[in-house]
Amino acid sequence: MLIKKPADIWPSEITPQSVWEDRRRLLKMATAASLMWAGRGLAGSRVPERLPEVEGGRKIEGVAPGPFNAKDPLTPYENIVTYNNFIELGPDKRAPMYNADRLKTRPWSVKVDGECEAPGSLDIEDVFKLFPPQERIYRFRCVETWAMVVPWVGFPLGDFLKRFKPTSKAKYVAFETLYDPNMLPGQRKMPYFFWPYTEGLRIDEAMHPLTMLVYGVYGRELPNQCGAPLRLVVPWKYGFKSIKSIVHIRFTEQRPKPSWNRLQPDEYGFYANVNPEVDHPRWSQKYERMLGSGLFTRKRPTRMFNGYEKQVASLYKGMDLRKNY
Ligand SMILES: Nc1nc2c(c(=O)[nH]1)N[C@H]1C(S)=C(S)[C@@H](COP(=O)(O)O)O[C@H]1N2
Ligand SMILES: [Mo]
Repeated sequence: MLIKKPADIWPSEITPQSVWEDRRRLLKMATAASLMWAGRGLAGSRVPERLPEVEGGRKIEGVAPGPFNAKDPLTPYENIVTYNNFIELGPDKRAPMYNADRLKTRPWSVKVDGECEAPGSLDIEDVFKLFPPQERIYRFRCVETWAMVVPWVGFPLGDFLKRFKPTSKAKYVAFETLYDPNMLPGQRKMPYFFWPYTEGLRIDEAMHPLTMLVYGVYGRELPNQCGAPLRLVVPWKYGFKSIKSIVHIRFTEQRPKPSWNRLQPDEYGFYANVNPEVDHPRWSQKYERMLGSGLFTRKRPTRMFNGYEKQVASLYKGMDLRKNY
């Protein structure tokens, strides 16, 4: 198999050649997955009546190559869209794909308020029109140790935030996922979680040029299991910070209380910067498993700040990264 380097596969090439065009391969993958999970009786691990949503949405026009591209080989599309964490859509890695069609992503708007001069609400289609799409190849590292390399399509979060004119009191930014237990059944099945899923960043982290709002992958609009229609991607932090299906963004003076951090602060820190030296209480973070084709993964050393040390280390100068996990 020919593995091309990211630099050789700028959008024009990624788009026509990528695997999402190969419906048969996706079908096989979905069938294998449904056999694996059938009979487990878990919410959402049912065998789907029809093809799970794996093909993604519309092709995104006018995608320009963006900065900060990782040199690592890309993770195949089918891994990115069939192995997910999205607890609102089910408790295991396959359930989000099977339940994806419950979530309706139109109409959709994103409300922005709090410590800013120009609060407001934007329809998702206007978001797409206002912020030109860039493709950026980022490493992505889940706190559970699996990792991938993803060609996201989106734009810098900072460009979006500036439009709402944050005041000097805006020290943090809080993000919320849609709350709708009919479309997101996990919100009913897990009453102990702090719904809606909430995350937060310090304002300088939010304004950092690496931080993205994402609405596509491999040149197409995100399939729902990946957080459609709009999600956060913060590549130097553990994946749980990269909140999906955002409806509300708020500038705050006080540090927001992210759902995972409230539930288990020793396991899910507010900062949650990827760090091979700080173990999760239940496992080591020294190594990571790169998702590959099918069930196979490759083990490799975890990198400080997930490989983005040069870009972000200065944000944490003077902070003890062990204590401020
Ligand atoms: N709303 C919401 N956002 C979420 C999650 C979730 O369960 N709900 N899971 C998080 C976790 S733990 C990870 S690792 C990433 C996974 O993104 P992916 O499924 O696109 O790989 O989404 C994050 N964002
Ligand atoms: Mo995660």
